[in-house]
Amino acid sequence: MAVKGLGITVTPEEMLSRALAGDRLSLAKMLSMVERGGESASEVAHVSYRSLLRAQTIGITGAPGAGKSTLVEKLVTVARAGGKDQVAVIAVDPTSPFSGGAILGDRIRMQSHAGDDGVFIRSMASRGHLGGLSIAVPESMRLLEAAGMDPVIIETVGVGQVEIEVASATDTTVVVVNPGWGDSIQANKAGILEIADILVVNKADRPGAREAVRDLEQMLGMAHDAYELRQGIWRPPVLKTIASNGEGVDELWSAIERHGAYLSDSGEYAARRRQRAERGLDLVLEEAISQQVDKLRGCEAYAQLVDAMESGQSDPYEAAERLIHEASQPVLH
Ligand SMILES: Nc1nc2c(ncn2[C@@H]2O[C@H](COP(=O)(O)OP(=O)(O)OP(=O)(O)O)[C@@H](O)[C@H]2O)c(=O)[nH]1
Ligand SMILES: [Mg+2]
Repeated sequence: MAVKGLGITVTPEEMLSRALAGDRLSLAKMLSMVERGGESASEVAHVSYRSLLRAQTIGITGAPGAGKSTLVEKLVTVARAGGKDQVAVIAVDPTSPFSGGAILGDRIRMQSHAGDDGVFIRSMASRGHLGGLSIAVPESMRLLEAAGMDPVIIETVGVGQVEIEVASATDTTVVVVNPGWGDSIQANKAGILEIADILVVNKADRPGAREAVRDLEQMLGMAHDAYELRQGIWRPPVLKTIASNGEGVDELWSAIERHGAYLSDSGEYAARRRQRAERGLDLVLEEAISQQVDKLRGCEAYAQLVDAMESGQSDPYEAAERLIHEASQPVLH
């Protein structure tokens, strides 16, 4: 299989080795193939899943406007200064109508890394993906790892189920909330505290930061007390940051690195990866099966069987069985 463009044919293997050598255009093209889904995504997966390169993947999630992009930008600076030479960021642009201007905002905020060869930033629209995001994001992360990026950071707005799922498909999940009555409670209700490995109260320059930290610790305490006697269990730390001036970001980066070390030492890294591999396979299976269903709906026998059901000669169980049976018969020419 090969990709054609400008009269030149490049195989996905070749594209990946170019990406590994630092060719950003090849990497960008491969990410577009992943986003397109179907055949072109499967060509990329064919090479990216055979790479044994691994990275720490970090999900940053939270309500619209919580300061995630500002925080990511500062985190990238700290990670780069700390010796990470290939950092990737995927910003999933929200479907939420409340944060419409996010694409432009992200681009502007990430400008400080524009001239840095060691930083790769990509926006991915969740609009129009119709759930395909749950497949496209993990496959993009896998590709970025295979291209030698580490860490791979992904920013999502934790509003919908898909976004939460995407955020939790990372090794380390950071949940960002703001001070003020109700924000942490909302996060709790939406189920995003459950996925947190690290909690951040950003905009700590505003009133109520200390109370927010206390509330979160209480909520976490209730969930984690049961496990506390067991050794080696990670208890999510609650940190304060002011992303706009960088306060607390060093501490956040240290906590992320500590969590990475915990995952490796405890064996949880491998366990989570395995779980994710299963999830990835399930999603592709579901997609393939739903395409099979569409095909069955389109065949001649389908309408006949519905007629038979209507005239009292069949039922949906028998009809489905017959359709599946007929579809599995080899066609004789
Ligand atoms: N006062 C204060 N403002 C902040 C802080 N961090 C971010 N902001 C501001 O909050 C606004 C939203 O920040 P973003 O980084 O775009 O937030 P976001 O969570 O990425 O937003 P969406 O991607 O649209 O959900 C911007 O105007 C930031 O300058 C902070 O620590 N304190
Ligand atoms: Mg943002």
